[in-house]
Amino acid sequence: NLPSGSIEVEQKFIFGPGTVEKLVALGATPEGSVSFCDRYYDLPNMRLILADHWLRERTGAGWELKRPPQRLEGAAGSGSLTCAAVENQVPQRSPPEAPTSPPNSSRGSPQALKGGGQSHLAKQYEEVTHPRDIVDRVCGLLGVEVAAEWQADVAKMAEQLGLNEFARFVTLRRKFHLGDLNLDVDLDEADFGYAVGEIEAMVSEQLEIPSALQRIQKLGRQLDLDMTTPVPGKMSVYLHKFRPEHYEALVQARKLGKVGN
Ligand code: V4E
Repeated sequence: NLPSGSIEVEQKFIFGPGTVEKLVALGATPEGSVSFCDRYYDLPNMRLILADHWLRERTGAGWELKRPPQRLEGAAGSGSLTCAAVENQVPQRSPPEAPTSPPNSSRGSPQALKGGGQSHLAKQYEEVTHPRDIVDRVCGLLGVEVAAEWQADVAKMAEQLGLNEFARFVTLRRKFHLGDLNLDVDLDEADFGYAVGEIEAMVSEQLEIPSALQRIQKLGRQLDLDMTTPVPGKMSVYLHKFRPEHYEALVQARKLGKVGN
């Protein structure tokens, strides 16, 4: 387990029947399967997710907050980062174009790639896992003072602030580890009928991000993956299917990988 505030560098991909074989042939260690339920929480006005903050309770892991890496200036506590440095070193995915037609109504080359000139679509998120840090970050974003009884009790804070569950799904995950590249690969099947793979590196500071990106690209090539087409995450697909208002709000705010370019 990495400390609260670690940075996850990850790239999603669509896997096929040969992916497991290729992983094993590359020397990946199968680390078994796990099943877990994620419950995501937000205010009715979607304040957290519109700020790209994802608060969830996962069975077996407890409460977690994922949010974009933060700037160093003026930030306190674990997980602070210089975002500008990250942006300079990492080619970022350009935001999707404003939708001109309903999702899934058209096919074609992904808009996100046009004119972007970037070489990959990997993303970084800070993972906050210490309850006290989660409460601080959420209250900071919402502009409310931390009540004494919430300090190490995320559930109580969520209840008293009116954060409601807006998404819940179960994932069956097959896990692999590549020791030489220091990467993890997850092959996920969600209970709403979507499967997606993820190559992931956990790093503790932003200086390590470029090397993590290079290792991810290398593994993608070794697995013959298409590393240039954006692949939506489970949440994008879930919201598209079951929470269309959330989905539309996020697409308008350009905070979510668009489904069905
Ligand atoms: C960051 C995020 C969400 C939280 C879930 O993160 P993700 O890495 O997508 O999935 P998960 O839960 O399988 O990862 P784990 O923590 O187990 O490693 S939900 C939505 N986002 C943001 C997001 C985004 N902006 N765009 C895309 C394409 N995906 C996710």
